[in-house]
Amino acid sequence: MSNATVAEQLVQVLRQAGVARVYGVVGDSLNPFVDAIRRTEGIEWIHVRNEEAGAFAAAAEAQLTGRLAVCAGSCGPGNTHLIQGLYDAQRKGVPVLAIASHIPSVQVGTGFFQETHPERVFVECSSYCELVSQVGQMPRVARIAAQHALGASGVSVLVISGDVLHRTAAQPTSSSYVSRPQGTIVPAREQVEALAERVNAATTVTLFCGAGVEGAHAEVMELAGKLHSPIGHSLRGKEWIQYDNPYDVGMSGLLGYGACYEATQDADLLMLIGTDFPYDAFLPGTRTVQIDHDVTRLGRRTPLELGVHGDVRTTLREVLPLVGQKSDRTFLDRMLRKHAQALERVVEAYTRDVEQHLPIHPEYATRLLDEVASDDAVFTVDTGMNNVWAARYLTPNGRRRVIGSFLHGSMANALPHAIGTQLAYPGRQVISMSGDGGLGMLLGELLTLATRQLPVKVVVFNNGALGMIKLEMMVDGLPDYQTDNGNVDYAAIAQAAGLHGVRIEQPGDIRTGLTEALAHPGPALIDLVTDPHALSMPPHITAAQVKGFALAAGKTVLDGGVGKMIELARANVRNIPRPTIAR
Ligand SMILES: Cc1ncc(C[n+]2csc(CCOP(=O)(O)OP(=O)(O)O)c2C)c(N)n1
Ligand SMILES: [Mg+2]
Repeated sequence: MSNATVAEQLVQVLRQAGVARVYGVVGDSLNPFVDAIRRTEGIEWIHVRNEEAGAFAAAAEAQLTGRLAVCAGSCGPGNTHLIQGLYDAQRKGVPVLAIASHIPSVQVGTGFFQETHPERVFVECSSYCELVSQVGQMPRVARIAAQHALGASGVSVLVISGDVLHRTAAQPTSSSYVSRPQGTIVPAREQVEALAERVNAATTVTLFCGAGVEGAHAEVMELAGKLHSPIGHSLRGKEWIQYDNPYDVGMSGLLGYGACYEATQDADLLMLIGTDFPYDAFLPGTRTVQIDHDVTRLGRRTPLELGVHGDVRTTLREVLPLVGQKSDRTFLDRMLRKHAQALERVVEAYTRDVEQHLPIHPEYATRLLDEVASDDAVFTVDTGMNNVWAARYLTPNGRRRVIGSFLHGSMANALPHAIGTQLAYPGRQVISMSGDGGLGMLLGELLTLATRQLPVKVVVFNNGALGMIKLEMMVDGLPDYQTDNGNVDYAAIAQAAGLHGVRIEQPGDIRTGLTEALAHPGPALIDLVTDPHALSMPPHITAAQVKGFALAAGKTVLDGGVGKMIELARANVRNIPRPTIAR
C-alpha cells in the first residue's frame, strides 16, 4: 500500500508520460498538486500571469514537440481562464492535458464560492473531460487522460477537487507505458489504385497542400514532377512545402497570393493533400480528390470524386509507382508565369520608397526580420495583420517554424506560444510577432519572460490600432469606430518590466535595432511603430471577403507584397525548359 497522495500520484503519472513542466497560476484547490510538483524531481511549475497564457504555452509546446504538455487552473475563474488556449490546442489537434481543480467536493451543487462545473464547461474544447471524485480512480484515470490527449491528438481535462487531491491514494502508482502515436496509416490498395487511375487520366493536375504534408516534401515534389503539377498551399501548409519548390504557385485563402487560385480552378483534377482548408469558396467544387490521415475530414470541404484515407507520405509512396510521367507541361508553365507576374506586380508596389516611408511599413519591417532571423528560428504569430505579414514575408526553409492560432483564430496567442516554445527549446531563437492589440490583451506575460529570463524576442507591430478590424470596417463601408489602441510606448513598458526594450520609429533603424535585440542574451521587446493603414485593397474586394476571416468569394482578397518569394517565382520561371526544336 502506497501512502502517496492523489496529487502525488497525478504528478508521478505526468513524469512517466515525459511531462517536464506545468503552466498555470497556483490557487487553493490546486495547492496539493503544486506542492507535489515542488517535491518531484524533473518537473517544474511555470508561473504565468494568466492561465490563458499557460494553456497557449502548452499548446505551442505540444504542437512543436508532439509530446504531452500540461496546464492547470484553480477552481472556478482559475480554470475558466484556460479556455482560450485549450480551444487553440483542440482545434489544432495537439496533445494537451489541463488540470482543472474544483471546489471542495462536499460543496458541489450548493452554489458555493467560485462554483462552476468544469466537466461541463470544457466539453467543447476537449476530447476527454472527466471528473475525479474518488481516490480509487487514480492513477488509472490520469493515464487514460494522458493517453487520450496523445491518441486523439487533442485536449484532455481532469476535474478534481482540492480535497480529493489531498487524500491518500487507494493503490500504488506503479507504472504503465504511455504511447505516442507513431504508426502510419496505410491506405487501402483499391483506393491507391483508384487514385492513380484518376491522376493518370487527368490532363492537368494541381496539388493543394496543407499541414499534413509535413515530412512528405520529397514525395510531393516527385509527384509534381511526374504530373507537371503546380503546387499551391494553405497557410498551415506553407512552412512544409513552399521551400525548394520549383512548382510553387502560392497560397490560397483570404491571405492568399499568386496563381494558386487559378491553378486550383483551372486544373482538370485538383488533389487536396493533407489539408482541411476551410474556405470552400476558393475551391472549384468539382473534379477533386483528397488524401488525409483523418478519415472524418474526407469530403467535408468540397464534394469528392475520391477520398483516400492514409498518411500523406505513406499514400504518396504507394501511389507514385503507379503514376505515369506526363509529357505536356504547358499548364504548369502557364501557372508559373502567371504566379511570377502576379508577384512582380505587388513587389513593385511594395518595395518603392519603403526605406523612407513613415510610419514604418510593416511589410518592410517583416522583410528585414526575415533576413536577420536565424535559419531555425521559431516565429509565433498573433492573429490580426501579423498573419498577413508572416504569410507573405517569412521565408520557410524546412527548419524554421511559423506557428499561430491559425484555426481558433484567437488574439494574443503569439507571446504565450513563444513562452511554451522557448521552454521546450531553450537554445533556439524564438520570435513573437505581436500585434499591439494582442500584446495588450496578455501584457502581463512580459513579466513571465522577465522573471524567468526567457530569451524570447517580442517584435510588436505597433500600429496603435486593431488594424485587421480597421480594415474590415473599411471594407464593410462602416466608419472606423473603436479600433484605436492609442499611442503606447511598449519599449518603455518592457524596460520597466525588466526586459531589453527598444522603440523603432525610423525605417533606417530597423535592421540594426532588430539585429541588436535578437543578439541580446535575455528577453527583449522591439516596439516597431508601424503604419495603421498598411495594405492596399484591390478594387474588387467585397465586404464578405474579409469579414471575420470567414467568408470568401474571390481569388485575391488582400493585396500586398510578397518578400523573397518573388525570387523563387523568378527562378522557377527561368528554369522552365525551352522547347527543343526537332531537327
Ligand atoms: C480574443 C479575440 N478577440 C477579438 C478578435 C477579433 N480580432 C481579430 S484581429 C483583431 C485585431 C488585432 O489587433 P492587433 O493585435 O493590434 O493586430 P493588427 O491587426 O493591428 O496588426 C481583432 C479584434 C479575435 N480574433 N480574438
Ligand atoms: Mg495593431
